[in-house]
Amino acid sequence: MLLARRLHTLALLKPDLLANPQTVAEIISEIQRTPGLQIARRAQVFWTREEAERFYDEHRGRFFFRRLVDYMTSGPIEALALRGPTAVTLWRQMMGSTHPVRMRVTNAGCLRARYGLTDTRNSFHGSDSPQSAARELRLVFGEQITREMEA
Ligand code: RTP
Ligand code: MG
Repeated sequence: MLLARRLHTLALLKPDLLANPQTVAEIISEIQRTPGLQIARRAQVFWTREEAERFYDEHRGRFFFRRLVDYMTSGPIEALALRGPTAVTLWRQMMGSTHPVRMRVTNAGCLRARYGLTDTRNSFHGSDSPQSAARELRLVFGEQITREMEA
């Protein structure tokens, strides 16, 4: 059961990307073409402030928290449950690290370098561990995804 859970991660395409459906289509296609990564579930969600605050609970009190919640509630989000033997780390490699402007210097091919705008408006989320992935997938897709992840 725990091994199966390691196969999944939560990817979010943040609201700035959803303003442009063509961009979303390009990114989805890039994910589909990536060996070792499959889209297991997909849903568009539009968070309330409470939902965004619960998701980012670990960052409560940080200087960027309010800005982050404003951003994540500014429009719909595309949520993807990604499956693959190294889904958590592979997706984080594809995104690059938090800061798009730095990534343009050190890792120009990563998704955040190509699409991200600022440290907060960085266009993508990826779970940082299998444990976070399980929690985040449950928050976004509901309790039933836990059974699917075990399949
Ligand atoms: P990691 O978990 O590896 O730290 O990376 P992350 O990209 O998930 O970033 P994290 O530090 O968890 O922060 C969550 C989201 O908050 C926004 N953020 N803004 N300095 C800033 O203005 C700032 N720092 C973080 C980003 O949207 C980030 O993805
Ligand atoms: Mg994080």
